Amino acid sequence: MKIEQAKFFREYLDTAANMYRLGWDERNGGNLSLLLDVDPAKFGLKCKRVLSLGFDASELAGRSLLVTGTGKYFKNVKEDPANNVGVIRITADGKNAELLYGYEDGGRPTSELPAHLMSHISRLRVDPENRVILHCHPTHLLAMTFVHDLDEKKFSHTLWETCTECMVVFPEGVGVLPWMLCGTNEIGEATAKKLAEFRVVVWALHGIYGAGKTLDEAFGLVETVEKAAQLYLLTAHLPRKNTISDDNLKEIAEAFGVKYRADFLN
Ligand code: 2HA
Ligand code: ZN
Repeated sequence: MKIEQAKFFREYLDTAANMYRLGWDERNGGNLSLLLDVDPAKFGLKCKRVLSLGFDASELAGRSLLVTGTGKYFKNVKEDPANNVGVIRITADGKNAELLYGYEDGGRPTSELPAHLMSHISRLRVDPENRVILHCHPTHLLAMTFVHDLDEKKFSHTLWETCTECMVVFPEGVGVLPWMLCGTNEIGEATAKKLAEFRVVVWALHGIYGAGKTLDEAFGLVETVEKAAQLYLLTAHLPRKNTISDDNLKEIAEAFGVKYRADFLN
């Protein structure tokens, strides 16, 4: 079987297409990485090129990932995966990656590869089943970071109280980073550190990082945060008549049996 026919590959393309459809990934915005749970050799793939990483990824030595290419448009991923995505395998010393599939026009993995690999390492330490890191620019969430306090407790609380589902979907709240230059090891390290505590990290004035065991889980998480941000923006300037109280939030957490950040309540 060709790798393009594998279920995980088709799911990956569909996720990218949905991210584009929802307006989260304009132009070359965003990037998506999936740790593979199958050996790419199974699809007859061999090393085409060696790419240097520029940092130590030895905790992922031998692991393979499907990852979007730098400068590539999510709009084109599903139609033309061979040019827009790649499968890379981290070498035994953790310093390089072997390109096994894709980037056929001479491309490279996303400029956010350090942030993705560091994020995978960080999530795997707390959740050995985590396989997805997703970055994008959801419109309402981004807008919210211009007008809302960036304090993690306040930001998480505001999202929680916009709709009942939020407490169930992200009971640990969301991490928030101030504006930082993207594409650097520094933002990668800061994001990875937050991902030890949260599955969502908001990059103020830029976008979001989401993590999950599956593509659907990471996508659904970001979708829920974005929906909450939209509800916030639709209501923030209007007189508030009703709200989901802290007692209600506690009741939701107890009813659904989720462990929540109690210190994020007032
Ligand atoms: O790769 O979104 O943060 C394009 C970006 C950078
Ligand atoms: Zn971005």
